[in-house]
Amino acid sequence: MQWRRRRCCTHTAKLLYLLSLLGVLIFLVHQVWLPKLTGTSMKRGFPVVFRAGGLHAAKWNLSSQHSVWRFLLIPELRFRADANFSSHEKLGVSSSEGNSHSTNPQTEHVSQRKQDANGTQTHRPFPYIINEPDKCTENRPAPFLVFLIATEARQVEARNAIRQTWGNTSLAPGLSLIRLFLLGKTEGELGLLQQKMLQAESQRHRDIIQQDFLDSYKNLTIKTLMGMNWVAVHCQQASYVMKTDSDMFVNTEYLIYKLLKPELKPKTNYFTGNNMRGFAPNRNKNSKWYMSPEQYPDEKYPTFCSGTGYVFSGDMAGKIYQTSLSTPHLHLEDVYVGICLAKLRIEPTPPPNGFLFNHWRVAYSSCKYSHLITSHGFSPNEILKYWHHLQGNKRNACINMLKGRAGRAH
Ligand SMILES: *[C@@H]1O[C@H](CO)[C@@H](O)[C@H](O)[C@H]1NC(C)=O
Ligand SMILES: *[C@@H]1O[C@H](CO)[C@@H](O)[C@H](O)[C@H]1NC(C)=O
Ligand SMILES: *[C@@H]1O[C@H](CO)[C@@H](O)[C@H](O)[C@H]1NC(C)=O
Ligand SMILES: *[C@@H]1O[C@H](CO)[C@@H](O)[C@H](O)[C@H]1NC(C)=O
Ligand SMILES: CC(=O)N[C@H]1CO[C@H](CO)[C@@H](O)[C@@H]1O
Repeated sequence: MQWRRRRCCTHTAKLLYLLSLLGVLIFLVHQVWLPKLTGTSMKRGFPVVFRAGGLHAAKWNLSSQHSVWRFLLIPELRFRADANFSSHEKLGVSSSEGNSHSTNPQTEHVSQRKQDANGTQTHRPFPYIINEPDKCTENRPAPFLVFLIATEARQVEARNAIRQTWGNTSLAPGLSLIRLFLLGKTEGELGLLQQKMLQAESQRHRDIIQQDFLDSYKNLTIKTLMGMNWVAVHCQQASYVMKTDSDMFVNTEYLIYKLLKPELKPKTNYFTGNNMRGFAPNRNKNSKWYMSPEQYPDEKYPTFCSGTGYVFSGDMAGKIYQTSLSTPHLHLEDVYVGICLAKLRIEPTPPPNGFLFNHWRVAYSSCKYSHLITSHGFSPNEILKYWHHLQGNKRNACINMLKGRAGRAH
């Protein structure tokens, strides 16, 4: 009896041993096949995205331009550099520099006159309606950072909030910052009215550039390329550029002093943000982020940075713009820039930690917001509110939180 029991126990032990081996095996297989996300926080971030913030969060939720839900996650495969990069591609931008100071801004064209190898014109030029060709040269020393902020004519309040907060160009003493809002044009009666107001706003703030293309979600790529071209033509000496949106909270100081570090020699071939690695095109026709197999046949996008906020060295503006001339446009602006980067064989640099660039809304606390660069989905009033709170609590952003916790504990 005793012998049999012992024997049975060794059997059980063996069985357990085998089971645990199997477990380890399954675990390992998972590790290999699960997508490796830089900042795995992203996955954890999902439920956090729109949890806090009540009404406003709802307003900016799934319908938001850069929602994380637009992609399917698939296992990581190596990106095939299928889009062949013609080696004779020259870097730098062939600019119509000659008339950049033209008295009639209407006639100034973005230099999109290049044709691709097949002689098919993939892009046509869009003339500027409003430009600031001297903005950069007026600034001495050479700009450290240029903000390119995608916005629409009607978003006056958002622009004003940004001017007073994270887009204030005097935030970094001794460094020159430039803020530019990027716009297309609106059609119809409303468009005419908005245009008048926009002209006045431009006269007052001198921080608007606008080209003659229809301002629509599907034209965001054109808008971004307008900004890249502006930097390449009018501001080659800029050390860094950030492209972001008007519903964003940006911690400009953290970006400048903790990430970019003005005391160092400016980087080149540098591109960073919320790295989206291993994402597949959304093939659901009803989705806002639908990508047809005709437009993008590959099963996976190259690594790209969420369009809610990415940062790059000044030299990249011209390189990306130049590459775009031979790259058929896709309406998803950030994916498109990622494709240009892949063609250039420049891999986005992962940020030092996964919490810096958030393309969702991080619940506000002065402690968290003093240690991040972007958070997404804010009304103009919220930008003002949180910005001022953060400024008021900058020195002890986290101490207050600890005190608060201690207080609650008692
Ligand atoms: C997102 O917002 C829309 C309205 O803007 C609302 O109808 C919808 O229920 C919201 N979804 C969630 C998940 O909050
Ligand atoms: C790119 O083009 C070169 C020469 O045209 C060719 O040898 C190479 O196989 C191509 N690469 C890809 C990935 O298509
Ligand atoms: C920008 O910041 C400076 C210095 O902090 C401040 O004096 C100025 O009023 C701010 N500008 C705006 C438009 O808020
Ligand atoms: C983009 O802008 C161009 C030029 O104004 C316009 O013809 C085109 O319809 C726009 N595309 C979309 C999808 O709005
Ligand atoms: C006229 C011409 O150059 N046609 C080329 C267009 O592109 C395809 C594929 O890239 C080539 O095979 C053609 O020769």
